[in-house]
Amino acid sequence: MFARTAARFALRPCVASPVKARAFNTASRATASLSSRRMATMVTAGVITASALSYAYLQKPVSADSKPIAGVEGTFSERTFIAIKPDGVQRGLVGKIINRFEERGYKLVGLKALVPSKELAEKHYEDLKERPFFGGLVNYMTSGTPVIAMVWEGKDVIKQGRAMIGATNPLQAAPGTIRGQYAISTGRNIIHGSDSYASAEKEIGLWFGAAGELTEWTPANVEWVQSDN
Ligand code: DAT
Ligand code: MG
Repeated sequence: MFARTAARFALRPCVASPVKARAFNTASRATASLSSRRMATMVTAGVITASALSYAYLQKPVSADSKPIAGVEGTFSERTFIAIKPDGVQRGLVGKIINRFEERGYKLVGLKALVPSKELAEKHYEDLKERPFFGGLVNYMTSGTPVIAMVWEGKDVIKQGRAMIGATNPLQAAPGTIRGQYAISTGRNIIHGSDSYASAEKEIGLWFGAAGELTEWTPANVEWVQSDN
């Protein structure tokens, strides 16, 4: 039922877990220099309001290291690796692409702009290393324009992400898909998406493998996006 589920979500930030405990410790460290008496004085004086303090606490990014890097397949925690390639960035399509995933109801849990090293690009596309276009593909990915690397989370996000992206050859991509709307060339098809759970695990590990790079958070509208009633 809605009310019961809403209560469950509302209570989530308070649930004790090693991850939350780490976030709490970080928040504690940030304010450790202020004695609790001085803090109370500041709150009373209106320098810091109690709600601002809890807001700051809730906004702390929380490492998601405690669950599998690609989430749990088939659940709302499933994750995929999506990258806007250099041509998508040069063509000013970053906002439009992010918007599609956001509006669909998926959750952004990792995001960064980087020019990948040759080693990273080669590892990412290692299954294509025997193909004649491999060298050109790696050069284009590492040419100096950033790649926008992202991790999106939500039910069936790996398969749905691929469907939203469309066919590898944009000329075969359905018109409503990202490639079908914005691209006409296989070598400049603007976006990458993991094609299976195993690929998502590998790719998220490659691009976001360091501890603390992904965040775990609960969108305020979660009850309006995720429910089987
Ligand atoms: P996808 O990106 O749809 O997963 P893929 O894994 O087969 O497709 O290939 C990775 C990328 O390599 C693709 O997005 C663009 C490039 N590529 C694939 N086939 C190509 C071809 N025949 N000519 C040029 N580039 C190609
Ligand atoms: Mg692929």
